[in-house]
Amino acid sequence: MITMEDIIREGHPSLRKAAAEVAMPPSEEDKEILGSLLEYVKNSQDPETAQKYGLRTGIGLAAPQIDVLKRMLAVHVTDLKGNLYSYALFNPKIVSHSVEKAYLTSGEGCLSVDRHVPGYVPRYARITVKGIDIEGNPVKVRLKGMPAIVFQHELDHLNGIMFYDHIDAENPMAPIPDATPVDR
Ligand code: K2U
Ligand code: NI
Repeated sequence: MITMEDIIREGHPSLRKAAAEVAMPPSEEDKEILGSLLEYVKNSQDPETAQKYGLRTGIGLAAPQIDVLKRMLAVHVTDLKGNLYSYALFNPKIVSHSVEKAYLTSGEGCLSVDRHVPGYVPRYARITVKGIDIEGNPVKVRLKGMPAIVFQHELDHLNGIMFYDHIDAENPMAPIPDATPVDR
């Protein structure tokens, strides 16, 4: 299982590299890696397991964060209506998005960043994502709110982008014009 020792931290060059497409159909090794990403996120949200293994709570994790430069990510998050969005995808990509933006009112954090970085992170309010699931089947999912924000955070990791790259350095707490605030 993945623990915090496996998660690389800012300053590690792999966090700034673009990840490669995963060859299809997925190999057993790639399936194991993808499964371990989702397992981490679920484990980190179980208080007993998180405490036992010293896991920082995560709602998403991307393969580059465990120094695997392959395009795979996992998200396990419940929206404000209590709908669970649990996905582990190979080669995910945004195929369409709203013009409208949104941002997490609490700002964002990152399992690879051991410091608080204040500031609003502009994201698309709604996105449609296509990818391949762990069995090799195509998946298409429409997202808004917190699930949309988490997916964009993880997709950034596949392109070597960190959440604070999007924060207005001059005025990090400036409201994002015409954007929808999203509460955790
Ligand atoms: O990729 C990661 O480092 C996991 C991130 C995911 C994230 C997505 C959107 C906004 C902030 C962070 C976090 O560490 S997960 C921690 C967390 C838990 C609950 C709510 C927000 C962030
Ligand atoms: Ni992150």
